[in-house]
Amino acid sequence: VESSIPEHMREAWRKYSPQGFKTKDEFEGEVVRHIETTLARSLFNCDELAAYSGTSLAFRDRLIIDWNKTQQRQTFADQKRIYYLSLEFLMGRALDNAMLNVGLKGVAKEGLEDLGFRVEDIISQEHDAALGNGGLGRLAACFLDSLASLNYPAWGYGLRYRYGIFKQEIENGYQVEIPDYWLDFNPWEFPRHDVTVDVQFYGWVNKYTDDEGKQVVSWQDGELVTATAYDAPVPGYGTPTVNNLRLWSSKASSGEFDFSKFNSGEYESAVADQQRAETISAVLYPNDNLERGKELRLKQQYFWCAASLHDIVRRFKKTGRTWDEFPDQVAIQLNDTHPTLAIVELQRILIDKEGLEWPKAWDIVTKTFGYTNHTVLPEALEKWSVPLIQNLLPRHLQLIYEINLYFLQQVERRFPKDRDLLSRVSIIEESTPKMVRMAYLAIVGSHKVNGVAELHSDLIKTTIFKDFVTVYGPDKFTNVTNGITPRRWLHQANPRLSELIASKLGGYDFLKDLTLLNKLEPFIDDKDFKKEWAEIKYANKVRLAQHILKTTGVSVNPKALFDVQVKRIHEYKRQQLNIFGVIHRYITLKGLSAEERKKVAPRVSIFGGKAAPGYWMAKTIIHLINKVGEVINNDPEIGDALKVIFLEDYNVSKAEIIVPASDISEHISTAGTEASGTSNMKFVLNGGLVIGTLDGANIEITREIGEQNIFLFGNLSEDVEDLRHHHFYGNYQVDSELQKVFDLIKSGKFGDESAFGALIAAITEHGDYYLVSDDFDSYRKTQDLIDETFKNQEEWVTKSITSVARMGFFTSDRCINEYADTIWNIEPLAVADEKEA
Ligand code: GPQ
Repeated sequence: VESSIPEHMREAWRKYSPQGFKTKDEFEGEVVRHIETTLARSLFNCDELAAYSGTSLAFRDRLIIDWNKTQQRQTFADQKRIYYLSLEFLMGRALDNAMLNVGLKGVAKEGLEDLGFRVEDIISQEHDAALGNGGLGRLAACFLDSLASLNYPAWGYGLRYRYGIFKQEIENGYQVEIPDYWLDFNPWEFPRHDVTVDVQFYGWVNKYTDDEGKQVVSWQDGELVTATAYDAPVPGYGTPTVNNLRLWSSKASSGEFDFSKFNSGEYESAVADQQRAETISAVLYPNDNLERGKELRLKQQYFWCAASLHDIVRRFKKTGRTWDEFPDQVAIQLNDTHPTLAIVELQRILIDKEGLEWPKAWDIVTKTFGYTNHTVLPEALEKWSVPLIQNLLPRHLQLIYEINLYFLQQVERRFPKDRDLLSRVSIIEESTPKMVRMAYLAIVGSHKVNGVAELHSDLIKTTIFKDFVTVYGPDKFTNVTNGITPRRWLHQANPRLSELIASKLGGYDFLKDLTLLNKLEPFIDDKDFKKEWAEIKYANKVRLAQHILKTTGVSVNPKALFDVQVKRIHEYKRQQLNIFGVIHRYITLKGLSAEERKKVAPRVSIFGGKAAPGYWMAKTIIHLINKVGEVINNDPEIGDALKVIFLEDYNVSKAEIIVPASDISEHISTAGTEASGTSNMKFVLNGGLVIGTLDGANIEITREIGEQNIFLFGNLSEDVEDLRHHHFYGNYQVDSELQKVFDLIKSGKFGDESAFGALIAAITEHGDYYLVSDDFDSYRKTQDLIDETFKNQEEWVTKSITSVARMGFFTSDRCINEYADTIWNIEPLAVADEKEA
């Protein structure tokens, strides 16, 4: 407050405060000014990268003007805000999105043409912001887009990794990881060197009685690391709301950097301290659906939670309200258990710093937090060892024990003498060493727990969190089915389809209310419309075919059926089922005469995705796909009938090319393992059909678009346990057609067979945990049905259009409104001057 300009001196500010460009001429002026002054370049020295930078800076200026207004509006409105805490934000590129969301892409396109550039080339200069692994991080990014588009007062909080997810290269069929240093030039962030928080680690807890006889608990000594805020604007679509994504960067605290060491010649050790601090935000852990319990990861989690909580509390305190109003002003959503320490940190602030009594403080905490679970896979459920927390965060460990005691006493009162129940729900697992079960802590510290698709939300209630349903009753648990933003995943990725839809619906309102897509149903028999629909898909396939040729050297026929599976490589997602199916198809094709082969529907099997660097089995799957591709793509007998492509370095910007170009995409996880999936929604929204298991959101997609428009196969989730049991104790035989595939691999057809031994043994000898053999037959037969259906293009396009028309439910706008109503209890902030998109 003391830093604001006095009222009587604000006239000059108002007069000169920038308004941002609106016309093509103003845009060009801004771009040239940035290129010549901010970047110190000239028209004699302006490549596409410089033009990208100038364009981005011009748009950033515009966004930051609206950002400032949004923040002021939100502060004055004094409404409840939602804070979304996520260790991952997989944002992808920002420029195209900014252009479309503020409705100035047309202006930029013409302006750039005047300056000698094509807008597509400029957009593709941008390096993806790849601060995430996969679905969980991309969901956070879609949520930010919806929160801003719906005018919710919302902040994202995360870490500013210097290295995002690694870049993947394929060498001799193997994945190689290249560091992704992405901050060389990032025009989208604002360093806030004045917004810092000192975060403490290690040390010890001092409990004593002060002079006035009061019990004091103080966490002392240890080391301090400074968190500096970096803000990125998040523009809403067709609204002046620009929200904030605040990412924290670590450096040695100035109080900590030891100048005496520095001066006494211990230069190296002083620098080492500095580097140790900077290491905290250096790199994103590249694991998807896996937690490995590394100390540095725990440091990242606390560093980010402590800085964010401090920031939130600081903002709340400025309102001058009392603590019991905190949950009316603040909602915090935990994206998985990664930010669970925020619960403990808020309790610590309230007890140790603000002097509140335990029950009162705990009531505030639980009213504030909500927790989203994203997996039931046991290897992904976070547990931290007690000795590790004891050492790094001694006060927090005490509080975790007290939270547990307080909780277990409650349970004991309601279920006296049920000692089994007590030990089952205890936040502390009595193992050696003892472990803190983070999901349990998150449940106990939140007022709502949600899963991300109906099946998943049912499963968490009946399996991993069953006992908590007993303790709390079913109402604490709820479902919010995931969604995707139609702005990026339809309008931006597939502009021609978006335009065609708009031409039938009389405008782009569907981008803000996706249920309007159902107005497409009357056009399902419109011949010209269908033709155009099919042409757009074809053009998107041509574009992908060009990308494939450029990046792999393989030429594919865009008339072939494009069959796509792009996602992180994981045994539960079953890329191995897909590639075994491809090998089986190859065997079948080889058994046909040349005449017969001509009648087969030609197919291109496209794979993409990263394996965690330490996930050996996933890397083996990538290797097999690449080796199979080498053989099949070079078999002259096969020609166009089958091609197998592995696309390197799958990421958000590549997804924007791949998703609009699929005929069929594969979502074939073992039933009950994929919490939701979100790419399934993206593919269908772009007119692709799906082959899938009855898992995650596939089930709800089927319900919405109709059973006749999706290719389902495989065992049901309720049968998985029995089947697994049978693998060990029954007389289990691998599917005979799958055995043929294994025999061909073992013959050395795809190179050194020993490289793939483990992949086969997992199925033939180690219990086939993911039920590949059980589902192989129905998978194959369903693929055959797809071939048949694809031959009838008329019918295929009908399915495609019908599906898109019924996808309205899967917008992340619906999803965010559900969170707002049922978990956060927040309202959008009225915006006076809604802009036309
Ligand atoms: N998900 Cl626990 C991830 O991407 N990474 C993770 O570490 C965990 C979950 C995914 C999940 O596998 C998908 O089924 C979901 O659609 C996605 O989160 C978003 O909820």
